[in-house]
Amino acid sequence: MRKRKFGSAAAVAALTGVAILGLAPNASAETPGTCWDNYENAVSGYMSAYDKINCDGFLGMAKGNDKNWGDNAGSFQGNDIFRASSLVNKGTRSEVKFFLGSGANSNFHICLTRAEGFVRDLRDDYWLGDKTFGSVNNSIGSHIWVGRTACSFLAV
Ligand SMILES: [Ca+2]
Ligand SMILES: [Ca+2]
Repeated sequence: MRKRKFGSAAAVAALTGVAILGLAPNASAETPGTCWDNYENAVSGYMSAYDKINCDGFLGMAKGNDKNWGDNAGSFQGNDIFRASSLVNKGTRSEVKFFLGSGANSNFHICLTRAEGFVRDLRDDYWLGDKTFGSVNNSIGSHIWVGRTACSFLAV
């Protein structure tokens, strides 16, 4: 019994036939226990990362790449590294590829597509989709934007 962790904004919009923004009764208020409000309020074109599950504890947001979440430059800095526990992708064109550690060149990666929209709990997502390689939770150290077919392993 594996619970689906990613909300699919596209699927919900298709099912309901209404605009995604129309689904939020109170989009300006913080809603505990969900990533929906964070997704609704996210700036289009950006990905966001959060320290806690359910998109609580905002770490930062990025329109471009940041190959080191622990340095003193870019969208993610210092203590942002190895802390992300949930993610939002509201990019306008592609998916985000996250890596174990800094450098954005590790084999150990996982991707979040724009269609999925967000992942509310990284604790049961694993590098390369394999438990052997450990949980993605609290181990992301870099990210880059990639095209639709660039990822072998999608967070599901
Ligand atoms: Ca965390
Ligand atoms: Ca950085």
